Amino acid sequence: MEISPLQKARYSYQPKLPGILCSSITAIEAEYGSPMESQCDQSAIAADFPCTYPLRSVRFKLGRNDLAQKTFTVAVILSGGQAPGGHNVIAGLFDACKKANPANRLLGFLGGPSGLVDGAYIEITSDLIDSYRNSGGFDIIGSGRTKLETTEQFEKVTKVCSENGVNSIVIIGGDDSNTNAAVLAEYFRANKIAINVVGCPKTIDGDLKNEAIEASFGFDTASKTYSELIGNIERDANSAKKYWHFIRLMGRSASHIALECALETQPSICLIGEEVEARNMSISDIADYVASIVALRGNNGENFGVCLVPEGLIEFVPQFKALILAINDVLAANEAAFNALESLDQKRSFVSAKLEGINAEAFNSLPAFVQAQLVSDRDPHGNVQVSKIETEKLIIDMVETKLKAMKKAGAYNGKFSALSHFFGYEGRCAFPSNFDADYCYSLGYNAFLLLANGLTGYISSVKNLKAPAASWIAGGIPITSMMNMEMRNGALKPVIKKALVELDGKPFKHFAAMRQAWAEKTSFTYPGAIQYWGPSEVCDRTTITLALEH
Ligand code: FBP
Repeated sequence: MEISPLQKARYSYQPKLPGILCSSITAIEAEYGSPMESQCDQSAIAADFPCTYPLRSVRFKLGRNDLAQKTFTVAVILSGGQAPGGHNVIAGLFDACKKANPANRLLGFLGGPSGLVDGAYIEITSDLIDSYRNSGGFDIIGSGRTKLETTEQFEKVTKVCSENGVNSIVIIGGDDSNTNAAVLAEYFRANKIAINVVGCPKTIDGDLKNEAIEASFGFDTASKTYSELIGNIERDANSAKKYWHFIRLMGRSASHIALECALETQPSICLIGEEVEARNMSISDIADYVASIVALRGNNGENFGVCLVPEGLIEFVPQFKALILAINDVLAANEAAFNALESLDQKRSFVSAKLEGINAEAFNSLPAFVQAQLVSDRDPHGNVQVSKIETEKLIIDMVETKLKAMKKAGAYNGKFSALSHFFGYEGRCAFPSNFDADYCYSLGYNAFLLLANGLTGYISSVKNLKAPAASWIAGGIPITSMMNMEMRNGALKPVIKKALVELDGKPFKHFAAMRQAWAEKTSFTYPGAIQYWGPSEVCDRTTITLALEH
């Protein structure tokens, strides 16, 4: 296979580890904290996880661990959307496995959770992993979004593991995938099956975080990649001075990516879904706000600008939130009839006829392309696929109408020519930044330590990330402590609670203090491409979100 000069050079990058993990594996011991309760719905979580709730937090310290000498056959899967650094999680896991005992084996199951169910795997060898170190993508073993929830699936996984001598599983994934990890860990414990399961916090969305998980991996690289592109567009806008660019950014529900990119690039406008909900803003209020800034700039002769739109915005607009829940109910109650319909037009009409009252009104007021996107398939976890809803186009349409009215009323004398963009898939497989390369390698290495200490139902935790890697703190927290109950596919289910943008958190407060100035006077900043070699303040910088939060 032909490889690029950058890829070749990145093979030799040696990721940094937390100081404690540099010791011999048999000298790393788990120190236990107190049992961790979930933040809410404790009795429901306790009922669903009788064997793995509550568990104690863990931090590694120097000591003695004889268990690490046993022979491990570890199964690893990559699950959910791609995020830069996944290959390094596997590299860290592989290196720790082999360092503990060269007879240990690492099996990479193909295509996500379904690989575990179907028994499709390859053995990870040193030659194989060496050709993926510090590279982006999940292509070493692929990924998928299958939800593990039925007894039939669990029995198949058990059979596959027993046929292949697997005694440990590592699930690298986001909130839904780590929910899978917790459910599987509980199943094995409850059925006295000697297989331990741990998770690793992945997602570019940045919504899998708490005190012990300061960042999910991939957020750093993805938001820096989008910021580079936004900066380039800002410079183009500031050169030509004739377009407004509306840029929708991935991130699913939470607006962390949009907020981080705004802090990096200082656009004219950035919408934040969580604020829209807190202010109870309608879609028309949002369009009013955007139009007021376009008019303010246009009246000053600046007929250009950049507006960032988080892809999950629509789910936070109260009228749409209610509408999406109502559509989910219609789909859950009429699954067979709905799935039998062939065209999107038939599906739109079907849903429209089943909706009632204000939900029907809201749905019917939307352009056909948004209606079609709202009724299109949910993912296997029951989530609306917000990456397919073109909110930025809806906002452009509405702003155009508002500006026409303002012009008529003499309140606006500029020109509005808008272009739309969507940045999502462009950032998910980028070469990991040095931060993500180090962090991911550490998460994988640390995941093995959790298994080597006999733990199950934990997520790998590496924290104190603002400090140099040598001072990072390694350990684990029980996945069940991160859960709450949510409606999924028409039923209440235990799932990991998403961490949304906190309006009283430092990143949002900083943005809110600056945004009017950025709107009134062009203040764009141009972050440029991620750098892998050069001054540390350029190459090893974390995200502004992480720097402000910790
Ligand atoms: P995860 O939550 O699995 O990490 O996925 C992140 C994400 O990139 C979201 O930002 C986006 O909405 C979604 O995946 C797109 O999913 P798909 O890859 O299935 O189109």
